[in-house]
Amino acid sequence: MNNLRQLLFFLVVLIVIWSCQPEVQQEEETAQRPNILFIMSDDHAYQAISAYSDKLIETPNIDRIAQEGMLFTNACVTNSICAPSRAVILTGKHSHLNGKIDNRFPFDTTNVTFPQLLHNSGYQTAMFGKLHFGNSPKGFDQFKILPGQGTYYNPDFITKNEGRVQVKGYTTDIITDMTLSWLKEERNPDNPFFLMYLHKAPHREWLPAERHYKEFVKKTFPEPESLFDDYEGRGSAAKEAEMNLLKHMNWAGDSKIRPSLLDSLGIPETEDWDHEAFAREVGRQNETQRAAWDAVYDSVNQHFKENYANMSQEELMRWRYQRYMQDYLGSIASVDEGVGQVLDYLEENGLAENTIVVYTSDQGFYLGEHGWFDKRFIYDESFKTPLLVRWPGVVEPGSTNTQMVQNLDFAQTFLAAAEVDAPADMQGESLIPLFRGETENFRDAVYYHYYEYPSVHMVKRHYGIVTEDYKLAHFYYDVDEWELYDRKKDPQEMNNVYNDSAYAEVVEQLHQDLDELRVKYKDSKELDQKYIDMYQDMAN
Ligand code: SGN
Ligand code: CA
Repeated sequence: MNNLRQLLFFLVVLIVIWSCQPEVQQEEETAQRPNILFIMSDDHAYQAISAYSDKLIETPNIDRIAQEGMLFTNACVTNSICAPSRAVILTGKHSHLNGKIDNRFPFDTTNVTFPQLLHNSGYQTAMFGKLHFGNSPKGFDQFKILPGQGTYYNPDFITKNEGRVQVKGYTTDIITDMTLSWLKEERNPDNPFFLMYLHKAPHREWLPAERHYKEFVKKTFPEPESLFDDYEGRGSAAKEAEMNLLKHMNWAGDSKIRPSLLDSLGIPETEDWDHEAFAREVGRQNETQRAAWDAVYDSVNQHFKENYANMSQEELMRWRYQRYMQDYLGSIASVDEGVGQVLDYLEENGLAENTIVVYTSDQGFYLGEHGWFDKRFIYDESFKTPLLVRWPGVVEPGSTNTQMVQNLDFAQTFLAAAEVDAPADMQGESLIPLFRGETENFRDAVYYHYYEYPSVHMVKRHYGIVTEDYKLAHFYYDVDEWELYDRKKDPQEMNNVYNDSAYAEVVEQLHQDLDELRVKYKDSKELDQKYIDMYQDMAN
């Protein structure tokens, strides 16, 4: 009996000692926290994901995330442009507070970003692809990022351990390979991971991989209803923006007509950097890549040479739209394949069950709607962004959410998933209740503010409020114009009903709500002016 007591006592002591060891505790806790795979592409319009619409392209791999998870149909950004969107994502703060209002000024690295907090709490962190901050990310165990916008062929990368290196091949495939090799070779199975897999594609100038351009240059795509929009029914901002496919798209860099042919046809550069853009992208291919490219794009050039003189403005617009879609959608094909490879890896290695997978873009994009390419506006195609989320056991497969979620919410969502307290000055909301299907007590209106003007594409400064039903926007700086859209009745946003008396009450209510949102998010006239002055200082 005594012996048995002693043995029991000894066992209890052992258990107590073992369970008090901090390392063991740490391992048990962290083993349960989910991995996070954040996939983001650059300028990927939701219209070009078949989970949203299969009119333009099939994206079976990206769609898998929604089939096994949730599709958000009203996900949006706070400021529809690249680096500012990324800064909002990483800081969980609006542009006017994190300071990254546009693509021009570098990101202020004294901002606290959520990957730093995840890293401090024991997550292994890595980033591959496009960041576009003008400096390197903090809080990452590993990173390989494109300098600035990066290039499609034989890109340079800024790496954490080897400095700047050039990698031969096609950017999208390289970023996928880097992501996969990190998972295979560098991932530490003892810690949860946070992995950012960030594509450059389908950013301008839209250069697909050889296996895709061969197929895509032969395709014809349906035109959007508003391709020939005359911008009546709206204010001056839509009329004055420089992103029309016919008037503002480059012939060489964008439509891939060779500068020599353009010269011989007497077609001047649309932008004075057009031929340079062609040289920067197509000119970066090596001999083999260029020979394969020419073999296909020769026929595009030949067709243009034979037909240009006889094409009406309307036919030219249609031709430019098709050319644009062939290359833009062709660039998405390899993104979709890469996503499939990474999802397969997670599944084949037992990682899918405990990994949150997010697919999104840094903003939406115009695919000929209103005759446009590019983004920046609060109008739906650029304001909204794709968002698909898979999290087995939490998100119900095949579910849909229509609420006003924003890129502002990622930081707090991921911190909550990792059981890390979010700093009090972050401005988003955790999406985890929405993932669980709990839709109550979530915001019903979002705040938007775009700044980069005067600048490329000439989209005027504006801010606004958007609900599931309405959108109220104020364009300012060199104008003072208000626009209101009825999102349910006029989803294409062709008619500004701000001065329609039938909407007087809606206007009044939204003005009040917008004022409140400006206060809530700490935006103000003083800050608007500060960011105007910044441009004037730069110009002087
Ligand atoms: C480049 C593009 C623009 C684009 C900006 C911002 N021109 O200047 O069309 O709006 O980037 O894009 S390009 O011919 O040089 O590609 S962003 O995604 O970085 O915000
Ligand atoms: Ca972008």
